[in-house]
Amino acid sequence: MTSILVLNGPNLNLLGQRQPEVYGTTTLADIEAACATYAKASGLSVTCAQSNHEGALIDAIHAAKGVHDGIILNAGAYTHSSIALMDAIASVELPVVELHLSNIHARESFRHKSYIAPVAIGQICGFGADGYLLALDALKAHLDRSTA
Ligand code: CA2
Repeated sequence: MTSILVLNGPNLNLLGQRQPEVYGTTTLADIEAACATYAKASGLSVTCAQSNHEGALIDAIHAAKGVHDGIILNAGAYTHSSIALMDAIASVELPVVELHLSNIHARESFRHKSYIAPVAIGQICGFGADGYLLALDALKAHLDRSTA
């Protein structure tokens, strides 16, 4: 069965608890449950993880090689700063969908730069929690095409 890692970065554990006007009222647990339900209906296996630490996110990306077929990554603010995360993604050669709840291109200019985008197969942003389900569809379609 196709296996997807849904990996969330710094502060996303606070979803639903702070700044609902920016990030909505859905909690990370809600998002993970929705991913599990949606994945099951799509014939996918999904594993969810979150860390506030850059090195732990890099370790999770390394560990995904040979275990998962692709990654949905919301790297949070590390998106805009982390060459190390970019290098980790490039090194494992797994398809990565970059995900953001908010439309990073409609926000402050420092959020327009993404170090993830050049090593991702694509980016989904601005659709709130629904974006994770859109990302599951996108990654499944990509993997179905590449294994056909
Ligand atoms: O829109 C997204 O998903 C972001 O990745 C969220 C990051 C932000 O730095 C990126 O530019 C875009 C921030 C996540 C912070 O999450 C919070 C959740 C609740 C309360 C406070 C922060």
